[in-house]
Amino acid sequence: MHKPLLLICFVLSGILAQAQDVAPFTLPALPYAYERLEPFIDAQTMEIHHSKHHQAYVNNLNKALAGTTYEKLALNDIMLRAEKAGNAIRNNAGGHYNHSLFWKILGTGSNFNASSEVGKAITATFGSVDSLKKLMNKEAIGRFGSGWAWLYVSTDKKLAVCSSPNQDNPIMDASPNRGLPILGIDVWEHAYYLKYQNKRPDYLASIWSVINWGQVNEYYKQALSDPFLKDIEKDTWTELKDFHKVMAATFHAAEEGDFGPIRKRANEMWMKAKAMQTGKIPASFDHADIRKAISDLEKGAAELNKMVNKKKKDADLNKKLTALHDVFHTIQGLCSH
Ligand code: MN3
Repeated sequence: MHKPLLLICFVLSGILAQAQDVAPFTLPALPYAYERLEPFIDAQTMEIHHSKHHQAYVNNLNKALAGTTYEKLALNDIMLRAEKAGNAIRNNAGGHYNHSLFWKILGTGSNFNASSEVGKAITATFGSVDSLKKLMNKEAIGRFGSGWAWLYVSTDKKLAVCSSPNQDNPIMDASPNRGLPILGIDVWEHAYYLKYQNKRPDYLASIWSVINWGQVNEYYKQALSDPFLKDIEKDTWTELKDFHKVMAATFHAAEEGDFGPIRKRANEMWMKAKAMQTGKIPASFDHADIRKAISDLEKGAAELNKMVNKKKKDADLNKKLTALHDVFHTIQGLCSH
C-alpha cells in the first residue's frame, strides 16, 4: 500500500476506534464467521447472540444515554459510574462492553501458550491452566440465573477470578471485585440454550476449546499498563468518595451564597476527613505527599468545624471552606495520572 494511503487508513481507523468509545455506540463486526466456532458453539446461536442480543444492548444503551450527563463519557467511564447511572445504563453499557470483549476472546487456532506473559501469570497464580478452568467453571456454574465468569487483572495487577450477575463486570462501581477483565464467559442461557439446553456445565466444558489465548494475552499486557486501572483503584477508595460527597454538597451551595449546608454538615465533613486519615489508602496512592495532604485536610476540617460551632461569619467560613476545597483537589490531583 502507498504510504499516504496507509497514513489515511491509520488516521481513519483511529477516528473510528475513538468514535466507538462514546455514544452513539455501534455494534462491532464479529471478527470471524458465525460458523467458525462449530461444533463447540453453533452458528445459529452466534448469529442470534451477536446480531440480535448484542445489537439490542447497543440500541438500548444509546436510548438510555440520550440527553443524560453520561452521554459524552467514554464507555469505561460510564461503567465506573454504573450504579449511580441506573439500571438501564448499567445493564446495557455492561451488555455492550462484555459482548465486545467476548467476541474477541473467542476464536480458533490460538492455543494456550504456557510461556506467554498471561500463560506464566496463570501458572504462577493458579498453578496451571487446568486449575484456572476449574475455578472459572465453578464460578460460572455457581452463578445463579444470568451472568458472567471473569478472569481479570485486579487493581494491584494480579490475576483473579470472579463472577458477576446480569451484565455487571469488574470495572463497575457496583462490583465487589474490581479490575480489568481479560477473559469473560457469558453464562446467560441465550449463549448456549439452542445447543446445550439447560446443561450449562456441558457448554462450559466446550467453550475452552474456542478461547483465543493470543487475544487474552494481548488484553493481559494492555491491562497491566492501562492507566484506567488506576481510575478503578481510585474508585475503590470509599473514604475519598464519602468525603467528596459532603464537600460537593457544601462547597457548591456556599458558592451560590448558601452557607446552610456547611453550617449543618461541618462536623460530618470533619469525621469523613478523619475516616480518610485512619482508613486504608489504596496501594498506588499511599505516598508521603498524599498522607501529608490528608493530614492538612483533617486539620482544616477540624478548624472549620470549630468556626461553625463558634457561629463565625459567612465570609470567614467561605475562606476556610475554599482553602479546604483546594486541599481536596490537591489530593485528587495526586491520585490522577
Ligand atoms: Mn450474551
